[in-house]
Amino acid sequence: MTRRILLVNGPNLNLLGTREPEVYGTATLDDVVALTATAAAEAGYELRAVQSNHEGVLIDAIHAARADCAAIVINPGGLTHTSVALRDALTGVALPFAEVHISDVYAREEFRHHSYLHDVAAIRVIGEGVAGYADAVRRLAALIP
Ligand code: CA2
Repeated sequence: MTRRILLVNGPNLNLLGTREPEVYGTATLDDVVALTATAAAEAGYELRAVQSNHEGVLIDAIHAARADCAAIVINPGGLTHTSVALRDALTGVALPFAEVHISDVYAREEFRHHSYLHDVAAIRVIGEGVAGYADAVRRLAALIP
């Protein structure tokens, strides 16, 4: 089994640390990648990280992971609540994945309560701030060989 995990961050997560600190905290996307890479290394995995504001770029990265990744950690951003295509990509590659949300989506607007990934994610980490990415890596690593 490949000792690599793919980290996917969706639309607008490049803005982390620049706005809405009361919702998303003060860590930047670079901080998120670094803390997730550290958690992956501690579990014996390399990390590949991608962030895009374009759904097709995310889908291509998920497809590519089939060749050389053991699992995926994904915060799909707003696509969580809208994208059948992202769900199909994740189920299509058949890699175990963790769905991460920095904020507690269930304490926010009703439209954030539905996730197209909720029933196919191996793990869901919601409302733990950016520490949730590290938690997701640790819990995924415990599931995979
Ligand atoms: O809580 C999360 O991690 C979300 O996946 C973040 C998404 C939101 O649409 C989901 O409902 C919950 C939004 C990401 C936008 O991130 C920003 C960060 C800083 C400033 C503005 C946006």
